[in-house]
Amino acid sequence: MCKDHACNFDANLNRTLASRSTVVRHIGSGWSVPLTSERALPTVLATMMQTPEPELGWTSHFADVWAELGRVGRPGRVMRLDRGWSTVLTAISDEPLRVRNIGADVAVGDWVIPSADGGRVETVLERQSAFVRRASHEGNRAEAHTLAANIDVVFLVHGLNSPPNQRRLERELVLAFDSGARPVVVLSKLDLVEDPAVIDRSVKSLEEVALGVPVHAASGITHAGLETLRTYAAEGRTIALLGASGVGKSTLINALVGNDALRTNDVRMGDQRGRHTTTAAELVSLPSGGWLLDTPGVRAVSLWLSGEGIERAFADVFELMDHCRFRDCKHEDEPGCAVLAAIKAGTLPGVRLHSLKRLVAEEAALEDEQRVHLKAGDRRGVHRPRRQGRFS
Ligand SMILES: Nc1nc2c(ncn2[C@@H]2O[C@H](COP(=O)(O)OP(=O)(O)OP(=O)(O)O)[C@@H](O)[C@H]2O)c(=O)[nH]1
Ligand SMILES: [Mg+2]
Ligand SMILES: [Zn+2]
Repeated sequence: MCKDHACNFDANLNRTLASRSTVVRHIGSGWSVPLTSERALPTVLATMMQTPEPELGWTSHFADVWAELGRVGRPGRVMRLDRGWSTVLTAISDEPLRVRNIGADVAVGDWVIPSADGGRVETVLERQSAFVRRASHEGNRAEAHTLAANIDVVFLVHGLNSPPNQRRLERELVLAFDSGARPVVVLSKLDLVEDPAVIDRSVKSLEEVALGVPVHAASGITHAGLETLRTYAAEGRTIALLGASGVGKSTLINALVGNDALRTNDVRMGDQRGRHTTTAAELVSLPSGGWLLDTPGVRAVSLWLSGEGIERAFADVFELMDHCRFRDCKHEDEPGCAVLAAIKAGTLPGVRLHSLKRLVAEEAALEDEQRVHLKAGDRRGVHRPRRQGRFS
């Protein structure tokens, strides 16, 4: 409610709700509320309160975080990042702002509050989810790189024109489960494979490691399979697409959105490999509602910790481990080891245990490095005590 007695904003709004097509402006106290016939009542009310729209991905989580901050400033969503600048959208019908990220750890998808002068990002609202990997593969200092923030669903994109890569998918699944978003596997370039048996083999191969995670095949060129992918994008939901360069993430997004908003590598190369065409992560709106987040292809997927990612991505092995005779079984040669028994019986591929051990070792090494960061106080997220007794 507007507290200005001379104001007829509420009356105007009521009239607008009745006619659902008028543009209302209350200039006196800074209201600027464009209303279109498509806008639903919650959106109208949200705009009245200077609260971001649910269609932009604003949820009760951010409302609570912002309330704790005293509802200062005007939150906006980071649509794109370019060399230290954020493109921030505060309302779907507004022009985006360009704001500097000086000293702020910002990722695309973040909700941020720009400073009063609009010059820089002042606050990054606590994330609901974040897809984080280790920034550099070789460097000996552990640094986090947040590929995408506040995502609801993550499409892990693999090309059907290459042999299925279970090991890469396992890593991506660990990060996806850790992120808090729901993983979905997308096998792209369906049009390039004619033999249904080949498609079936690839789907089955990835399903073997993607326990309970849906696997869909699609083509950004023929648009086959796109309807299924669209079902994941309900109003205001954000879907991030992740995968190696050249697997067709931008092509899929363009096909889903229905235009060529994103640059793709459309020069057909002999080996079909990408050349890092997308250089900045970017949120693109879906006409039917929801957001797609394009990301530059990543060559290697290095872990960053960690919640329950490993346990969830390897739930099959962890379930077996609960049945080992010894609680501190290392699953090497102990009697009564349920994991080794399953491998022997052919119900668990031996390579699953091998992958798990490798990832746990990588995680343990990272935990040591990160302890330094924790002390420096610059690490977000929850630290998990190292697993005891389950591995050497
Ligand atoms: N035949 C076929 N080609 C595709 C398909 N999707 C993408 N391509 C081609 O694959 C190449 C790379 O596609 P992009 O969409 O740019 O790949 P990307 O994953 O966005 O790559 P980066 O931005 O480098 O990470 C281009 O030549 C596309 O035309 C598809 O479904 N079928
Ligand atoms: Mg791309
Ligand atoms: Zn065991």
